Amino acid sequence: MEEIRINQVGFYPKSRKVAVVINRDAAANDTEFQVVRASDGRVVFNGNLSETHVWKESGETGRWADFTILDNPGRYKLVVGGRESHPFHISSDIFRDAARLSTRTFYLQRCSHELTKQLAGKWARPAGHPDTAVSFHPSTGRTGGKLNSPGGWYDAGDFGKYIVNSGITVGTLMAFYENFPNYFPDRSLNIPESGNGIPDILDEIKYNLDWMKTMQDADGGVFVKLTTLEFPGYIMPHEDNWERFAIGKSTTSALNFAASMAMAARIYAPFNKKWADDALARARRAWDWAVKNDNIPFKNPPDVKTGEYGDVNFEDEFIWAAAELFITTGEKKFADFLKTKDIGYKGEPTWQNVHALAPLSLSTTKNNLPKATRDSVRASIVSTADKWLKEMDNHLYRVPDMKFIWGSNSIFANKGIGMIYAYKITGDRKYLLGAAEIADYLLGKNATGLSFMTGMGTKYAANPHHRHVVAAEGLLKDKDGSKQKRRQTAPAEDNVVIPGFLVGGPNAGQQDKAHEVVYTYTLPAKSYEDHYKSYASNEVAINWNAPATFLFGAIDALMNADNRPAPQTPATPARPANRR
Ligand code: G3I
Ligand code: 9MR
Repeated sequence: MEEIRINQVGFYPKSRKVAVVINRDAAANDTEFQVVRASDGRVVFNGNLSETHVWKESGETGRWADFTILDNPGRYKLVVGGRESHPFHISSDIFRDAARLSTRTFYLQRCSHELTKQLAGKWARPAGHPDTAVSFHPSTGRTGGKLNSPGGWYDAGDFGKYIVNSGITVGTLMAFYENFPNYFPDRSLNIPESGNGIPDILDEIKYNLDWMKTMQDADGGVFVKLTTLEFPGYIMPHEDNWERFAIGKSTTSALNFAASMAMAARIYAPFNKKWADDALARARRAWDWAVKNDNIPFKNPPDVKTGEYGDVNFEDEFIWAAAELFITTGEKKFADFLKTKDIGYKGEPTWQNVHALAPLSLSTTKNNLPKATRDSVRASIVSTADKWLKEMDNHLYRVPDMKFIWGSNSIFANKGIGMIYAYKITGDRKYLLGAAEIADYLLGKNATGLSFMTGMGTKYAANPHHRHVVAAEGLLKDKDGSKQKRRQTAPAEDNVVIPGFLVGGPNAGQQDKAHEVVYTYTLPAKSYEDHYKSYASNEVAINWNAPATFLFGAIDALMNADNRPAPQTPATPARPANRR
């Protein structure tokens, strides 16, 4: 089954639909495929496989099976010379669950908050980490006193809260709201605030923004993170009673904060003017602090071992913060600053390089950028998307070229977001189809054959590095690993896995090898282990789920608004496949 790599969740009727069939050996290769009805095996589509594509990152050769023109809703399988794929659906709301479950993970990450049976089901747990009296680490420059800093989201599989990573996360989620304001309305996410008249997605983001506000120091600077000194073991949040500290103050924490608060100011103004005004005042103070302290990197002090999120380039954070402040205030000061900078889109953002968030915001929000400047920003997004589309057309898995770094899945998701913007700017459907093919990668059309969204598809990532999950599942007691194997192939219906998390994905660095993780492959695109210990390939993180939410949600919104059919892949042989 794993030799046919396919989006295991499925496709929109008008998506491009391509699976990757791995060549069994160089001599005997299949050239045809069928799509069959999952219920009774009846053949509904016959097609030719493409010519062979090679990918050195996965050490594979294979062919595309393109069944784009099959558009009848239903449940199907692909069959190639006796091999069968996992089942998949064709349906007009196929990514809706992925979008919703992805967004629900933020609720599941809430710190200082009880997850109730009613709202969290099997994943209910007591509140963890009140964070009402946090100590100041000497690196903050503060001596004595305590910080009241409750709430916010746990960053990932650990229980830390980090301003730098919060910035790109809330920035991405708020950008999703700005582009798709009606997608997650009130009562759509089943969270405690559902029913309060405010879009649920804004309620959820505000849970973290409120925490971020508490991290601002009196002088306008912003603490870098709130964590223990070391990572705790595999315990439930409420079992972690180690001392927590506010740690560090850096140029990047101030600017990530400024950008986030500037966005929040315009987005929340219609719902809560007073809160939004406060956000803007805080954004300005953080900006002013960063201008005065424009070269303060953060490094973990010797006694601190938690996530560093270190960065020595501040230019990108300055540009993102200035862009958001400019959009929100229209002020000359920020316009003048941007005039001296390159604000063209060059590729997807990461927590370390947030430059892209500036052109993305400037391209679609209402703002006073001169028309020529705005046009060139837009053109830079479109030309980058064109470059990626070209790469996809030559790629075995039909994804853009990239390096497999820590959190590689989020790189793909963020490239998909770039494509969504190109689509919004041009209205050209090829970009939307490209974004959807990147989503296919995350859902199983990849060199591991697994869906990287927990609980989604048939064979999915099932053992994320996530302390709450590991502790709740009692995985540590499972010495021989048999429980894990069982869980990985469990049918989705039995919902044993916490759903909706996007795991980090293949990471050529394999940095957790030093900590008992055994990798089956050294190939970059296969450097992934579905094991709870694999923090370098199988952790979850808020800055990875945010682009997943954006990508799945945007595609779901747009596929239904634009129902034009998709062309087949260019490299598919001309002989048309016949329908039966
Ligand atoms: O900066 C270099 C770059 O110059 C080089 O080309 C590249 C090649 O691998 O490496 C780059 O550094 C990497 C850095 O991320 C930036 O991408 C490091 O090797 C890599 O180890 C580092 O990984 C980060 C990891 O923490 C370890 O610090 C991940 O990006 C980051 O997502 C991850 O975040 C953790 C938090 O610390 C703690 N909470 C969980 C979270 C998710 O795993
Ligand atoms: O669990 C930690 C994870 O959240 C971090 O992303 C990762 C990298 O900073 O570190 C993990 O903690 C590991 C630590 O770095 C080394 N010892 C094993 C820990 C995992 O149990």
